[in-house]
Amino acid sequence: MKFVVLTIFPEMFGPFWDHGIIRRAIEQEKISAATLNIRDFAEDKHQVTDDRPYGGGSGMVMKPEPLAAAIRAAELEAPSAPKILLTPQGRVFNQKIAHELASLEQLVFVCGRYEGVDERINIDLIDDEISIGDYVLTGGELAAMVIIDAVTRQIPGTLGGVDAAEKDSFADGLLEHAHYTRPQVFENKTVPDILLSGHHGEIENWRLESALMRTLMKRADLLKQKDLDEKEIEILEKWSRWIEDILESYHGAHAEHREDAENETK
Ligand code: 4F9
Repeated sequence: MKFVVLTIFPEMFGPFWDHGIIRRAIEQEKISAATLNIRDFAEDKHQVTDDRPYGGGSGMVMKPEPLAAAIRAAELEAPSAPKILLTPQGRVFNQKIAHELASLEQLVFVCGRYEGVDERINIDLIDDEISIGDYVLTGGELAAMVIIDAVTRQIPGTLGGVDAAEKDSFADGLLEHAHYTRPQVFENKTVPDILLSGHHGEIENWRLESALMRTLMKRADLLKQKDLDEKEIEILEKWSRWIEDILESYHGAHAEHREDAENETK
């Protein structure tokens, strides 16, 4: 995968390329990274990249000429890449989009600054607009890093384990199960016995239940969207029966009070 980033702050990316999984992926040539400084494509003496908005108002707009020249230079470096503008107006990034982008050979990211880029850049020079969430940043750079990070770890061989990305949160529509490492007792809290048992089948079941429970508790919306498999349905039905049982006992024990309450309202 070749990433090309257009920005007026290429220095922001130095430490990003130089650490952790991203650094290793570059060293292993699973990805390559280039930043182009939009300012280098400004032709005036002061290399200005912004200007006042037509129609007035506060804030500045990114000038079209330097940005267009930078995008055309990026096209030469990465001819097959979609040119992606980072903007709150784009489609909202998620794991599915990360997976989709990871299947491509090259990606160009256009990082706007100021209040936005001149609208005419959008028309012919941008192929895709992506947002990383409903908030406004001071520029697209952090959004580009977020996407590059999520895309890189989808590329086979960039993570430690063979299939580490497949086990991620969201990969199968569930949050990940709880994780534990040594020591066995930490501040009076223990590791679930099953994880120490060596029974791989039971450990897998425990992990699925843990993942389902965490998703139910923290992100029920994900569970509602998910295409549940047989095992997952079985677990949810088991919990549902437990809850029904508890409520039945409760209602049984409180039957008289309930009648009283009903009589009061009559
Ligand atoms: C980009 C915000 C992507 C959210 C770009 C200001 C942005 C952004 N997601 N905010 N420039």
